Formats: sequence, structure tokens, C-alpha cells
Amino acid sequence: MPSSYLPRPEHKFTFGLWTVGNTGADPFGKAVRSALTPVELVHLLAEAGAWGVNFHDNDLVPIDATAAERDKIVADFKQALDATGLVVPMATTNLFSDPAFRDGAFTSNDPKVRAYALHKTLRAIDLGVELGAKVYVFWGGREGTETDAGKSALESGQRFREALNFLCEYAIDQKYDLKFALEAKPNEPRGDIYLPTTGAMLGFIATLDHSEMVGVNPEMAHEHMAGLNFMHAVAQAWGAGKLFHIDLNDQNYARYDQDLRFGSQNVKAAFFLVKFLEDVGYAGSRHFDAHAYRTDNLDGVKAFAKGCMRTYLILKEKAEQFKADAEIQALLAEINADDGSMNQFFGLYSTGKAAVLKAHEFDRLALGKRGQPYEKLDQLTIDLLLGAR
Ligand code: GCO
Ligand code: MN
Ligand code: MN
Repeated sequence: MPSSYLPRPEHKFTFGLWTVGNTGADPFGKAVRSALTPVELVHLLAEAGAWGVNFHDNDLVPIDATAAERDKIVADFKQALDATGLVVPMATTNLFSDPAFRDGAFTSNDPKVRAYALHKTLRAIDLGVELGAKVYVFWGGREGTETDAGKSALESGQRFREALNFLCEYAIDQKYDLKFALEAKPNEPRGDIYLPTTGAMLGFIATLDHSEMVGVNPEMAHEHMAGLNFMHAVAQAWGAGKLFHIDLNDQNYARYDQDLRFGSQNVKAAFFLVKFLEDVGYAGSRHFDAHAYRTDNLDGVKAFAKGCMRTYLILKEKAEQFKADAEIQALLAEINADDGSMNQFFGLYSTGKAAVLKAHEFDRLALGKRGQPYEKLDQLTIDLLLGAR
């Protein structure tokens, strides 16, 4: 029955250096695992079966590295990629760890910080492209406020827009084959982060000079922190042609950012998400932005990485079962039944169509009497997920 759920390159599973490299440090306690080098992390990911590895500029090259140190680190990293066959589909900038960014990067009230953020990102884009990245992620972790007394939300939006317009022009100018993906998060580390949801990002993207090269990188935990349905956000992004990347993990709704192993908390939400991505034929990276429990040692980190991919593949198989299940499909056919009699009213507007529609008599009471067998369908889904079908 079950396949071996082994990850293969065509599944496009990726992890960030910061995910498997997470040492377990949190605001209440120090690291519990020793830091591995980027080269060691590449080998760990290759052994786990990942296809790709992503990084922030400073996951790879420390912020205070000399030019010679940078070149050596990049050369070693490239060698590890060659040796393992891992690719770098995405890169990003760390615009949140350094104290310089305590009040934001592109939205900082200090013009010197805003200029430094651009400088750092230009160089990080060069580094990402050098290593093969085709998607460049922007997560504005510090772009926000604790108090709105001193920072204008309107002005911050304009600053963020100008920065992205500038960076788009840079990528075009350099003839880089690169798309940008904006990642939303409602809070943490700021009290409130600007553009807190994927929907807000989509609205913002439409205001950019080069909106065609800018999409989103929705993250499951972040939409859940905002109390939203992640799959719905992903569907909106997909429908708009803007699903350039995705961050998979898990989260128990409105808590601190938990970054749990994919599918470990909300199995049903994870199922509908995987089903959606597979049904529409999403062809981008399946990136896991999560980390192992602080309780665990290195063997737990490996189990975490394998677990993310295994759960995805199990849910993918469940999605196929859902499609092949005669009883489920019969219910769906009943739910979506359409005798075509209303087609005359849909589609393109015309004066005549509106007139005929206004004159049509509807049996409103009969419409209200029709129920839908969603309880039955949902229980069949649960049975399927729990292995009872
Ligand atoms: C978080 C974010 C980050 C970003 C990463 C890449 O909550 O910390 O999800 O992990 O995804 O900085 O942009
Ligand atoms: Mn996150
Ligand atoms: Mn993320």
C-alpha cells in the first residue's frame, strides 16, 4: 500500500540554513545544540533527502567577515553543493538580527539605516544570484512598531515601496533572472509588523513599479498567528499568479511563532494545503521554514527534516486517495451539481442579460431548503486522514 515516502528532487523540498541550523536558543534560554557550519548543514540536508538549501546572507557569510573570508566561505559552500547535488533556489537578507535594524530596515526612521539596508540587500542579492537563486525573499521582521507615536504607517509604506522599486530596478539593470517574494507576518519580533498578511502583501504589490516581478512567500505559521486559513491565502496568491514561493511549517494558532515541523499540529489544514498545491500543479519549491524542538539533539534535527518531507508526501498520497475515492467523489458531484439552466445569467455582462436576470423569478424558499452533505464529506475526509478508509 504506502509508498516509501522518500523525497526525490522533483518534489523540490528545500530548507533554510537557519532551519536545520537552529541551535535552540530562545528568548528564555541559550543554545542547546552546537552550531554546524554551512558545509555541514548542506551534507545533513543531502543525507535527509532535500533538493535545495536557502539562506540569509549572514547564515552563510558572517556580517563582519572580510572579503577574503567571504570568498573562502562561498568557495567551500559551492564545493559542498557540487558534492551533494543540492541547489540554491532562494536567498534572502537578514534585516532583523543586527542592532542597526532595531527600528526596521527599509522603514527605519533613520535614513542612514534605510540606506544601509539597501546596501546590504544589494550585496546579498549578488551573493544569492552567484549561488543560483531565482527567487529572492523579503521578510520585514523589524518593519513595524510597538508604538505608533513615533513612526508613520503611511510614510513607512512609502519607504518600503521605494526600496522595493529600487531593488527591482537593480535586478533588471544587472540582468538577473530573479523574482521577488514578499513574506507577511502579523507580529514577532515587532509588536505589529506592517503588511501583516499575505492579502495585505498582494494589495501592496499592485502599487509597485515592477509588480510583474514581485509575488508572495506565504508562511503557514504566520497566517495562523493572524487567525487565518492558510490555504485560502495561498489560493488567492495562486489565483493572482503570485505564488512565487511558500514557507511550510506548523503553528498552534495565535501563540508565539512556533515554527513546528510541517503537519505536526494541524494535520487537516496541512492536508488541504498539500491537496491544493498538488491539484493546481504548483511547481515551485516546497520550503520548510521550521526547526526542531529545543528538547532535541542533532538526531532530532535529522528526524525533524525527514519528518517535514515525509508528512508532505503522506498527505500528497492522501490527496490522491481523496480524488480516487468513489464515495467522496459522488458526494462532490452531488454538491456541485449543475444542470446548466443558470448559464444564461453568468459570464460577460450585457444590458439584455441584466434585464432577463432582473425579470427572472427565483423560488427563494426552495433555494433555502437545500442542505449540503458537508458533515458526511468531512467525516469521510477524517476517516481517510486517520487511515480508516
Ligand atoms: C520568521 C520568518 C523567517 C523568514 C526568513 C526568510 O518568522 O522568522 O519566517 O524565518 O522566513 O527570514 O525570509
Ligand atoms: Mn516564520
Ligand atoms: Mn518564513
